[in-house]
Amino acid sequence: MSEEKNTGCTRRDLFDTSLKVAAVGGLVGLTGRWAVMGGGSALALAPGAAAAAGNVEVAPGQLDEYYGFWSGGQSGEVRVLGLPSMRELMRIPVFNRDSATGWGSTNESLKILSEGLTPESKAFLKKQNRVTFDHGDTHHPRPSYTNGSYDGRYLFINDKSNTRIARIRLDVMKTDKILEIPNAHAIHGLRLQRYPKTGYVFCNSEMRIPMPNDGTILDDPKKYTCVFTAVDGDTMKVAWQVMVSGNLDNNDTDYAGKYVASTCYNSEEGTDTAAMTASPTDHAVFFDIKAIEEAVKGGKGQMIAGIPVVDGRKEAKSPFTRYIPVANSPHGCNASPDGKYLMLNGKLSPTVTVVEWAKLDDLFAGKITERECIVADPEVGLGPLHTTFDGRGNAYTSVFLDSQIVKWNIADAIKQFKGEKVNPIRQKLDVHYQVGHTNASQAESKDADGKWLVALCKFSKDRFLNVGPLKPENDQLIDISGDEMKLVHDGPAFAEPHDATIVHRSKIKPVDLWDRNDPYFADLRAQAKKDKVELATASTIIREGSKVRVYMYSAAPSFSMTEFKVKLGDEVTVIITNTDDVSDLTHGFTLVGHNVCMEIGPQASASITFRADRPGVHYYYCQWFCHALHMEMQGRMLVEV
Ligand code: RUQ
Ligand code: CUA
Repeated sequence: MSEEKNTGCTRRDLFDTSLKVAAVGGLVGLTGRWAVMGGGSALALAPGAAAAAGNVEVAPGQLDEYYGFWSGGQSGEVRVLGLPSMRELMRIPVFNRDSATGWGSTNESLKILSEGLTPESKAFLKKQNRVTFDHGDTHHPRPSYTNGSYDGRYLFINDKSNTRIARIRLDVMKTDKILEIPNAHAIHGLRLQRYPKTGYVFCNSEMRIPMPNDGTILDDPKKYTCVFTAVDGDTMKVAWQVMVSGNLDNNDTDYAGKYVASTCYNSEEGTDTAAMTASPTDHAVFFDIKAIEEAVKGGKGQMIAGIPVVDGRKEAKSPFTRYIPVANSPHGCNASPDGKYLMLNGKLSPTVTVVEWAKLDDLFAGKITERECIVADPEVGLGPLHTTFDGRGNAYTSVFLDSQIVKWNIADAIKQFKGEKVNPIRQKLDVHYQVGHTNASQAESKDADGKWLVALCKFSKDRFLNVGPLKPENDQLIDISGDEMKLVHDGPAFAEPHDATIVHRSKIKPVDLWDRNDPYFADLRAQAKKDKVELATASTIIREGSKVRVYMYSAAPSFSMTEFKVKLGDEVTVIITNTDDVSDLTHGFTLVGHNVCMEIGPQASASITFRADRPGVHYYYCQWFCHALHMEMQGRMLVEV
């Protein structure tokens, strides 16, 4: 069944008169069926209906109760999962290139990928004939907060490999800003200000380098430094930096907007493993946000690469930092959702060191010692890496060497530390295998609800069919709603997801259609205005010397131009606006043999630029299934010699 037969007119007629009405009319059958498959609003569940904890099965047509935001690890992307089904819902390209959406090829994505780089990186990349990096190594996906609760605005994530952070807009689930952090080397730990809102994005530089790193200092590690960076999450500009002692690992913030802390390894400041682990103790560094802000405001920061930097190193004995000693090489850094405690996970020590935030005022005022801020130190097992919470006073620590999730009671651990004879350990559950991060539902916000926990295992070994020497990781789902933890699901993942954050679906409100005034394609609106072209109705070519702009729109199942002609060697920019305003109706533009491909979402505009260096006839087609006549959605580019 085609539109032509249906309406008794040709496709050309459709274009000229009533294409939109006819096309949408022809789609009713499809969208109706898709709506049933995808779960329209009529199928939405009463909160919690599908997911009474314990029941992981989310039947066809039912919706999950939680969004899971998964780091894509070395793939450089972010993934969105539904929980408890653990179904993968979406992949959001961030630092990587993406064949499906054209991320890393379209003009809009290339601008985001390149504009936030440092001048040094831009100059370096130019010499490599590139405008941005092609890789990313993401670890820590963090949804934004207002008053300690998730607010559904943004998700931030780090790129360890090229020292960047990214911001994803959760309304459209697309990356909208990427920033390289100057003076830093490999951003690892990443956390957000919780109160009053995000606010600051705190970024840990993991490696110590000379500052400036311009070749004047080389093999003199004593002169290397690590910096802690605060980025303004609204403007995505660096606010300030603090020099610290040791390598920064993970970090977390309080619920009062006063302090932020980082675990540090290598207080020895060595450059190889033996030197880095020589001392039996390392430290966690605590930052006083207000003291730093005041110093920066008062012009006390040293300007390095255009950023105010204050000295918070141990020997500087500054008002900005305090160093609390913990056992060798602490790793995870996790604030409890009641706002009271910070857990520093031992890694090389079998313990979790618990610091009480409330003691920090006295510590910074010099009234108590560093050690007096520690209120518990429970022994959980070999290789504690990260801790999460159920909101009922229990903590869950991932223990790497023992391959276990260990549940322990915080109040009992504090009693034990005071000398009372109590055992804080509630249960040890085997996971498969070598668990890294663990995170429970809503646990990084004050709304921790203790239903589900994920154990992100680094090795899957025998848990799945063998797929060769490179195995998937195993993200396990554990029901923590009752007194006992129960392992309920194995989830293979590639590549290493490091960390995930689980957010109740009521907190996230994505849209179905793009807004025609979205800042995402503001540049295209501006260019169209200059060219005196209306994006949504244009079928026109603007030529400026050898630069050609091809404006067209798409409406299922056609492009508004089924052919266009350019000259060999022209620089061609194709600008397409998807005029369909139907949910789930994405079009694409793929040009055969030109390395050109992009996604155009409903009501969006998108553009891509290439050189017409191949003479002859080249077809373009829509690569996103959109209509019964999707295959026919194509056109020809004629390149004349
Ligand atoms: S780290 S396995 Cu990159 Cu979050 Cu701990
Ligand atoms: Cu448009 Cu497929």
